[in-house]
Parts: sequence; C-alpha cells; structure tokens
Amino acid sequence: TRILTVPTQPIDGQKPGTSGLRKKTKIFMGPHYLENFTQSVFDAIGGVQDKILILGGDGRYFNDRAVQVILRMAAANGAARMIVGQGGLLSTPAASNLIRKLGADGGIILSASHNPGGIDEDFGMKFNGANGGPAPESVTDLIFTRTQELTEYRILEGADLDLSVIGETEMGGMAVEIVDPVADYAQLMGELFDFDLIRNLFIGGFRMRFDAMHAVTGPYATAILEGILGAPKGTVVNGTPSPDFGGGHPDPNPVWAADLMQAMFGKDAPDFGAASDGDGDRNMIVGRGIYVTPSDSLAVLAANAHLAPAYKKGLAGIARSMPTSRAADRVAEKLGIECHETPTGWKFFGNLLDAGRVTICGEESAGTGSDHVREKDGLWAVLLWLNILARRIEPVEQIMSAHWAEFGRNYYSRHDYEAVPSERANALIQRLRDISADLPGQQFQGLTVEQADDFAYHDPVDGSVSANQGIRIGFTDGSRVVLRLSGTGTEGATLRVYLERYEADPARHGLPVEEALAPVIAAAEEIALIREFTGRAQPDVTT
Ligand code: VG1
Ligand code: CO
Repeated sequence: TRILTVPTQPIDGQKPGTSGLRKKTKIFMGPHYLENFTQSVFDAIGGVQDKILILGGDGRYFNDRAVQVILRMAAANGAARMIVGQGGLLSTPAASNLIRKLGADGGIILSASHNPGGIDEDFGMKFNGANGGPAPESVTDLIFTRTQELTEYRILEGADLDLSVIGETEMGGMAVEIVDPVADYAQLMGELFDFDLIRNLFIGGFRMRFDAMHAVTGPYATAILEGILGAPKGTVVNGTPSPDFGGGHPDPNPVWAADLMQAMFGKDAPDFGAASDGDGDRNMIVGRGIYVTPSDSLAVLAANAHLAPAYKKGLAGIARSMPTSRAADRVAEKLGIECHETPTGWKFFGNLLDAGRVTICGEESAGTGSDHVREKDGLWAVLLWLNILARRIEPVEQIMSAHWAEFGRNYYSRHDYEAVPSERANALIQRLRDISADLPGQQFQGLTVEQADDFAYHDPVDGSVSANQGIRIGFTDGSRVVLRLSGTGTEGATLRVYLERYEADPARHGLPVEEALAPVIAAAEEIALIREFTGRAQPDVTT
C-alpha cells in the first residue's frame, strides 16, 4: 500500500453550519469534495499523527463509501487508531460516549441528522473534539479557513476494509477497531437510570411505541427497550436503518412523525410514544392524547430528574438555546440553580457542561441531553421520561397539567419558511437588525415591546463572543418572538420564527396553541413583514 499525495484546489462553500457541513449527497460525492473537507479537518486540529479517532455515521446513502475514504486518509495521515462502529454505524450520542470513554482525540460523525437521505438528498460530516462534543466555533472557523487554502491531501491506496466483523484489524500501519455500536451506549444508560424499575413498568402492562424513523436509533432502541427492558416485541417501529430513511424525513416532530401522532391520539393508544431523528440525538415525546413540546419536555425533565439515580443529588444548572421557550428558566429559578441562554446548536453547551455549571441542556428542536455525553441524546431523554413515569405512575397528560399548574404554561410554536431565496431572507433579518433599537416601547397588536436585539452570546467560561445569533423581541407581558435563519439547510434559506406566550392562570392552560399564540403571531407579522419578504401566505412547516 502506497500513500498518495493528491493535488487539489480549494472548494467553495465548505463552511460548517449549526452542526457540521451539510450538502446535497451528490455534492459530497463530487471529485475531491469529501477528501478536501476531511484533510481540512485533520489539518485544522493540528494533524492526526499518532491520534485516536472515533468514526461512524447514521447509515444514510454514501455513509459506507465515506467511511472507507476517511479511514484511508486517516491512515495516510499517520493516525494511530480508528475506532469504527460495526457497519460504519454510530449514533451521534454513542460516538460522543465512545470518544470520552476510550479517551480518543476526537471523532468524525457522518450525518445530516434530520435532513432526508439518499442520492438526491443530503449528506453531512461533523467533527467532535476530545470532550466528545461538537467542535466549537473557534475550531470550525479554522476548518473553514483550511478548506480555502488546501493544495493537497493524503490518502492510502488500497482496497476497502470489511466493516461487518467486530474486532481488530489494520490498514497501512494504522489499527482499526470495529466495535458494537450499541454495547457501550447501552451500558452507560444502565448506569444512569433505574432499569429494574422501568422493567417492572413494562411487566405491569405499560405500553409504548418508539418510532426510529428508519434511522440509526433502530438498533439502539430495539436492544435497550425490547432487549434489556423487556418491552414487548413491536414496541420499536421502523427500526431497521435504511439509506434513504424509508423515503421520509427522519425529523421527529408532529409533521414528519405523523404516524406516531395518529397512533397516540387514536383509539387504544399506548401509554407513551417517542421518536428519534437520523443520527439519534433528537427526541419527540407524546403521551396518550397529548404532544409534549420539546421546550416543555426540557422543563419537565429538569424538574423531575432527581427521580433518576444519576441525577438524584440535583442539577448544577440548566442551559437552553435562545429560541427554546423559557419554561425551563422557571424550573431553574424554583430550584435556585444557574440558567443559561445560548445560541442555537449543541456546540455552545460544551463549555458549560465541561465546567460543571449545568447538568441538563435542551433545544426547542427536540434536542435534550445532560453531562453524561457532550451531545444531545434522543434515547437518553426517552429513558429519563420512562424512569420518571415509572416513579410517578401517572399518565403524561397529568404530569403536564401538574407541571403547568406549578410553573405556569409557556405556549410555544415554531413556524418555518423553507427554501426562501437567500437575499430575501437576509433582507428580512437585516431590516430587523436595523430597526431593533427603535422597537422598545412600540405597540403591535396590543403587545408592547420591552426589549429587542440581535442576540450575541458571551460564553461565561472562555469569554468568547458569538454575535448575530438571531433577533429576539420580548414583550412586556412575557411573550416573545425570535427570528433566525437555519444553519442546517442545503437549499436557499429557511426562516425560523419562534413564538412564545406565558400563561400563569391554570384556568387558561387548556387552550389550543394557535389560539393562545394568535396575538404573538400577529405581532410577529406586523413587525417582521414575513409575508412581504418571503412571498408566502403561511409557514411551510409548523411544529
Ligand atoms: C437545527 C436546530 C438546532 C439543532 C440543529 C442540529 O439547526 O434548530 O436546534 O441544534 O438543527 O440538530 P438550524 O440552524 O437549522 O435551526 V441535528 O439533530 O439536525 O444535528
Ligand atoms: Co440529529
């Protein structure tokens, strides 16, 4: 086997977004595309000479080919050892766990997460550091800079490795260890939660439906829920990962997981429903006849985490991304613990978790996690819910109404406008930046603006500043609108409008969400001129 040094040229647009680099699969498959980006990652972290890296992905189209290329490049760049999930598979949280557990220098995860997969859909790649978390902006900036100056990459000549057999092998002097993608993760979950209690819940007839959405959590959920915890066969549906996720979007929300919603709102609904996304870091929670918004789920998990063994001593603090509802803030206040507001994307939680300042983190986009890894973790959230349900023996609906009665309810919804021409979406945001200083004091649809800005995050741990993270408009009654552009799309721009309204009065906790939010929605339109800028009469997706 020879090491080839291949001349190349910088490729435009290899800029990591909210969570790694995401592009159309065909772009990733284009000449030198994957190779350039991989070499740029290696260079940006000071080379991989003598290093140990974890490698795996969510099984989408091109995952298998990309793993082989990255292995040959790691070998050519002098890596000591690559630890790869069997079949090239690893969920994002499982990869994060392996990095930490095995003391690796980092890891590469191949996924475009909730984006659809297939030759005509999306592919992606992200790099996580030695703490197991997504590379911070300082590192992704270095990676992007490197992509713009790259002149060559190194790759080993040679045949593919068989990744189907667990065990140790070798490639051009580099050790390659193929591991069971589920085993270490399942063990970690067993250390965090009371598995005996959850097992008894299932023995008692508790019924659950977990929709893996044809993505990577299938094997994890089957092994843990049906295998270890004894849930009946068939509890996990769509449990076999497929390269195009069965043709759907592996995005666990009421729109893309409509089947699960139907089952949970139908006759003979199970007690508990859940779903996860492409790479297994998101979770959706549904009770019988009730959908739990991710923002509410974060608040409920934080308020009840002490019922699970790993969190019985309480939480150090809570962090939520800026657009996530402020329901969790009320829990933090009551518990008397720190509460942080960070920009969108899990990479901003890493420093707070590493510093021990927060224990639980969450995002409105169905991401929840804790200090057990450095990624959001879909199955972890599901298991924490199960542990809480096994302790409280109450239906989800009752847990929610009790939570709202105690803390008040933050009505919440997100409106997405997809594939908007970039110049129009940028113009909308720019205009809001320009007028934000003048908004306070003005009235819109009966709501008075209290505060408005383009969010800049000052990381309290390392002092770094991340500016331009989205427009926040707060009203005097506690309502709020946030507007930002997505950093995970691959076509045009996606405008996300986040809407929130606080209601303290329990007599008003049962309103339809759209009704409760109507004034906030109208105020958002009046301030941001969404219809005019996007040319759309209504959002493409409402969650
Ligand atoms: C979206 C979500 C964000 C999440 C990110 C990655 O980003 O809003 O909360 O962290 O996806 O999630 P954006 O920039 O499109 O709003 V995953 O599970 O797709 O890696
Ligand atoms: Co994901």
